[in-house]
Amino acid sequence: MRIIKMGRIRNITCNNTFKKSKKNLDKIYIFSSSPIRQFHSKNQNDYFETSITNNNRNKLIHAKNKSLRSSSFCIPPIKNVNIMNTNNIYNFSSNTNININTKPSTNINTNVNTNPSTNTITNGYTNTNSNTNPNTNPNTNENNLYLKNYDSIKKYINGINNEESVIMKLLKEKTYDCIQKTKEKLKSLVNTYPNTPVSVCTTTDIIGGLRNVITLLTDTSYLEAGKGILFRGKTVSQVIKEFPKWDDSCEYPVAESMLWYLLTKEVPSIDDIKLLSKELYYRGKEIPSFVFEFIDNIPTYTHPMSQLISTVSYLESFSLFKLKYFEGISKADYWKYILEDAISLIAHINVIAAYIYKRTFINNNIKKGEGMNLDINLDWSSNFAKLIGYDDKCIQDMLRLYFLLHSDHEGGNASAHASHLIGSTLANPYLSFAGCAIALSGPLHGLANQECLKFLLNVKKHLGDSPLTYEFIEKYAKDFLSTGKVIPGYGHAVLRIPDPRFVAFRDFALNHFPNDPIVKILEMCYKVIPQILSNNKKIKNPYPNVDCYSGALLYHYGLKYPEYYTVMFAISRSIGVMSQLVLNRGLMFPLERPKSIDINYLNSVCEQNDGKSESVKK
Ligand code: NMX
Ligand code: MLT
Repeated sequence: MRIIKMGRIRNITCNNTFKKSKKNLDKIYIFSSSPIRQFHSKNQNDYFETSITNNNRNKLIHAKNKSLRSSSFCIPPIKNVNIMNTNNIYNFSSNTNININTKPSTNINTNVNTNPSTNTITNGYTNTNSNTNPNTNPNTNENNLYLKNYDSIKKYINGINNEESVIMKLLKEKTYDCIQKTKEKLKSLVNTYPNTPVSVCTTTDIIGGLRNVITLLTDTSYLEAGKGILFRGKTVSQVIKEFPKWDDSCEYPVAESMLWYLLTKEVPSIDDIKLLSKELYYRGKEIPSFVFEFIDNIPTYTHPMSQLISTVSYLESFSLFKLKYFEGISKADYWKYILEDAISLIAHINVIAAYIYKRTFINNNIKKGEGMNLDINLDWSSNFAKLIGYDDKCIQDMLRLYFLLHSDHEGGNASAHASHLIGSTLANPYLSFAGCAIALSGPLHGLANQECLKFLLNVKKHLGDSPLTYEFIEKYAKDFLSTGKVIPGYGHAVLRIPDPRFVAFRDFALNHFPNDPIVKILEMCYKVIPQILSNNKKIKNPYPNVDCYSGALLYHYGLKYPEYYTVMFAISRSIGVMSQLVLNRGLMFPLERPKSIDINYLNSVCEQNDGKSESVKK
């Protein structure tokens, strides 16, 4: 173990001066009993003073320069009146002309006109005082209110980048290694087999949703029809067994370890994961107040997924990748800034999601991020549990399992594919993730967990006080199918077995609360429904998928709002799709742009290629 004295910390924390090999990085510990005031903002100091004087021998967690770290606090909150207020709709496009400017330009009208009828829109601009001078051309950069306002938040965005923690540095190094190794393999494959066909696409595939047509390369995980998901080769059971646990009292591993593993291909040590959790903690706790105020203005009848998507889209203003891209960075460096955004997004999403939960289901009156206090001593999942009001160990473990297992399901599922496509245009990670969440919010995909719990609750309701029997479930399911609906939680586009994620959730439920009434219904459905679905020959997979059981776990612990469940799927999926995005940019995958054809062309290709399985027309 390498011991670094306090006097050398400055060197560790500074990007430019710290040049350690990755081997050494693994072994840097700090031993000291003196406070480290100069490195951290007030709360961070408190943490360090406590932990280090307690001689806990923590690794150096964060070494962000105080002034840069605190730059987020320089930005006064956006006034509610300027965001999504229907009375001020015309001011929306220029809402950042308010106090966000550290030095507001004098020609910007900060008084929001509450009467929209007096505002007119010219060339897409709100007609404010700034444009009333007839000699001013509103289309020049000088008068581009958006750009001026964007300039004013650059300081905040750059603050994210100026100092790098040891753990981020290590994560980048290991991710870089993984990218390089993958690049080498790809290079050799392309050199050796440049024109070898990999997949055939038939007419049925083209009009049938491209099932089984191989078009994407995703190294983070691979779905085998008869085996289930393999996270970089590891089955669900292996992940549960081999990934690090927060402490001895935990039944399941830390969910953040999946992020590390997908990015680096290495199972992390618990020490590194604790540092990563703290990185997430620091970023999560610095969500600026105007983000909460943005959420405060979303009507509470808005579906939680929609609230999440809007908020994540709004956060794109703070994308470091976007800023750097437009400043002009090398293509080879894209992935680093994507990784920075990815970590921020993952840190922010569980706070934002928890806030959405609280304001939508618990108390419509909470404002300004009230109650969103993260705990530095908790992992990402337990912090989420805390924010939504739970500190029970069982719930923390259930959430770890939940977030681990929903994280990644190769690249072809609708949400990952949407994110992949958007990312390939070099739109920033926040927007890629918003696209992922939009795809996830469809009932054939992630929203199936909401529908599945509703299905089970309806079974319970219709059952009333009657005894639960196989006959009852069978009749209920058949009646349900006869209305033309799909039974949520069953079937899969790729899998041909019960989803191993379903199996893991089922195990959890049977171990912890086998007598729960919803679990009893689920168990009976599991015996009856696959049989019923098998009778319909066109259904390729009659078995339960991930969404079948997940809601029952949440419901058991008091999360009784099915409309929220897909948000939790999205929280977890951020780990997988953000890892995919970082690696995609590291591998420099180009813009994705599949070819579409019209029906005449399809007809002519079919006539020409009929009977030929090789040398199909390109
Ligand atoms: N209940 C009734 N019908 C079904 C079901 C089901 N659970 N699953 C498939 N079918 C139907 C399907 O609608 C299709 O009918 P049609 O030809 O009339 O359009 C037919 O069976 C053939 O579908 P498959 O080829 O077996 O499945 P496909 O790959 O098209 O779709 C799903 C996969 C997952 C969309 C489909 O099984 C389904 O709708 N399941 C219910 C919804 C669900 O649980 N989705 C969550 C999937 C997991 N996730 O998180 O994303
Ligand atoms: C997923 O986890 O994304 C779903 O199982 C859907 C899929 O893989 O197509």
